[in-house]
Amino acid sequence: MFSINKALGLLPNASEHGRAVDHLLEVCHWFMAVLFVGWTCYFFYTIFRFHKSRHPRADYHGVQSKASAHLEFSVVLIEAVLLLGFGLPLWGKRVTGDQFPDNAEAVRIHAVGEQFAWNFHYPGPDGVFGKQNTEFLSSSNPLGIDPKDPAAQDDIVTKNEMHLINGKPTVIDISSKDVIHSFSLQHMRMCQDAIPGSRIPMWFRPIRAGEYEIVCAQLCGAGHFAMRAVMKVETKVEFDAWMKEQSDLQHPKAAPAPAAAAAPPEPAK
Ligand SMILES: [Cu+2]
Repeated sequence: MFSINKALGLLPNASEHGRAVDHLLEVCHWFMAVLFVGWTCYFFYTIFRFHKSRHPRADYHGVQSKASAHLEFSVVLIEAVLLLGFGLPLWGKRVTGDQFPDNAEAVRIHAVGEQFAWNFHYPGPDGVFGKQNTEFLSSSNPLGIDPKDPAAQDDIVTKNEMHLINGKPTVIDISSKDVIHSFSLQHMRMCQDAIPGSRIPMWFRPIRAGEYEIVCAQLCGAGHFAMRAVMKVETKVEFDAWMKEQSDLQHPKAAPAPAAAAAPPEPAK
């Protein structure tokens, strides 16, 4: 069957709940198409029906029929049902506290926007995010993680690269370091503004492995167009291997002390 979503270039869905979002979008698009055709026909009808040659003198009483009022009311009613009955509940499932998965079974990530990049913070094997403070912010510590906090010792921070486990619920807390950005995962049918001073959680379950684009959906400055990151949905084995690689890179184990150098030979007398 012809799909308006496809004709408009909607990206393929890669999340569990995405089908419901796509279905609602398709219904809205068909509704808009019907309205567009209906109003256009009515427009041409009025041009013809009330042309000056047919009505040389203006009629100050206007249309007496109630049909247009009923039509307008029906449109408002349908829009209210779509928004309150379908749109808001779909959104609520992604952001309401009691709908969130358990910490233990979810991949948890902090996504922090800045002009013009996305930083990702993973809690590491201990599952606890290290403390953060602006006093620790530097080019090598873009999220201001407290280097002395024990929970921070295994934390992983990446720039413009986010990895997820296919089939596992993912909870992302979104914030910003400077201006308002918007964290948009179009393949996951998720989008949330990143607001300085707020940490806003959302969750979804990726169901299709692959590499997807993350974009900023809020015009945030001159480099907005370049504020893109990559999202890799992979198996648990691949995810764990990537975590280990990042951990080795970001927390290199102390190298074993070199063997004591042999005493230099006594100079010959
Ligand atoms: Cu941005």
